[in-house]
Amino acid sequence: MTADAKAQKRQRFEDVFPAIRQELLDYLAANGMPKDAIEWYGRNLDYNVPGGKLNRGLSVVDTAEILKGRLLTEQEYFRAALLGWCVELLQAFFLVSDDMMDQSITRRGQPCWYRRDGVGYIAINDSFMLEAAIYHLIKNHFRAEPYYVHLLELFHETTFQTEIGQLIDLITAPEDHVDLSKFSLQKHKLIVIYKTAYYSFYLPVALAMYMCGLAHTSTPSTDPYELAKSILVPLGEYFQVQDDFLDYAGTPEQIGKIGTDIIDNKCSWCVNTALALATPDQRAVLDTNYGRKDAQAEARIKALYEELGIRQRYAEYEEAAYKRIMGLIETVPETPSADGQAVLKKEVFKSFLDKIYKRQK
Ligand code: GPP
Ligand code: MG
Ligand code: MG
Ligand code: MG
Repeated sequence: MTADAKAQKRQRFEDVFPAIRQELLDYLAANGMPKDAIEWYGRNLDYNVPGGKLNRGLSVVDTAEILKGRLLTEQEYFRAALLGWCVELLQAFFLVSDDMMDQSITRRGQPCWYRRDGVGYIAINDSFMLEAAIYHLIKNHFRAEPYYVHLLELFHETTFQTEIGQLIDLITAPEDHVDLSKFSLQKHKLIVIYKTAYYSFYLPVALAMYMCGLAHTSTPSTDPYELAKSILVPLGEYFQVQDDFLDYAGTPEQIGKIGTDIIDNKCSWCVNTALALATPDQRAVLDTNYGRKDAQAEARIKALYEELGIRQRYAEYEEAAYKRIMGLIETVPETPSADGQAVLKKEVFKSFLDKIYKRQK
């Protein structure tokens, strides 16, 4: 796709946001809420929902188009975009709270919401209100659909999975006690699948599948949702490895956030890879400098990562992950769609892989 076509896609999706925002503010107004509360919620939505890459939200629309095998009607487009914005609301809910938990400084090139003047701990409630918006919108627009309960269960289940992932991410990275022997690539895989893969990759595709009328089958081995999951979860794992690598190697201008993984004692792909390569001396450097609230210790770790060739290892990981996921995509059968019935296609997954391969932000 040309850069122009991409920008147009994004613009059309963004153009749906004001109506969604208004619908949410109208609910507060209809309940007689004071003007300052309505304005606060408007600022919360504007600051935290639209400013990202929008990959997750756009994926719902893209997937619906691929599944249908044609352009969407106006009404279909609006509904797919609404579900896409619900994924972006979920993401905003996670990011506002994750930034408090990770004590991050910036996000999307601006201060994290909790660090804004007058916000502080109110950001906790603001994050809840971003989440609540999802169910309000889905009820307003999908209540009469036979798949309404599927949408609700999917959002609830995915949220729970992400929170479980966040829990293990946090307790594997205690602030006051660094013990690198607790880390492993196995542990890392579990963390990233739960904290990132389900909500970022499986959720948008499964939403589009429900909207396009794809049915579950009674046996998991033939269920298209299980097939989608079996590819999207490894894809999400790869995406979070990229996030971990960029936390160390990306510049703040590039990634829109200041990396905190080393200082936060995170069980990141980088430190796990370093642990596997380190000599006893290098291991001692890791043990004394990782997870310290100290810029010099952080610089020491970054220098060690350079010395160990983490960049090269990452490039190798990326190539291998790309090939492995391409192999998984090859297993998707190309079933011709009978009487306009939507079916799963390789293209759904390819479009995702293309979006993230060699990403720099
Ligand atoms: C990414 O972790 C995972 C999330 C943002 C999910 C958070 C889940 C919650 C239930 C709050 P990260 O901390 O590496 O992301 P980033 O690098 O963007 O801060
Ligand atoms: Mg985090
Ligand atoms: Mg974080
Ligand atoms: Mg990160």
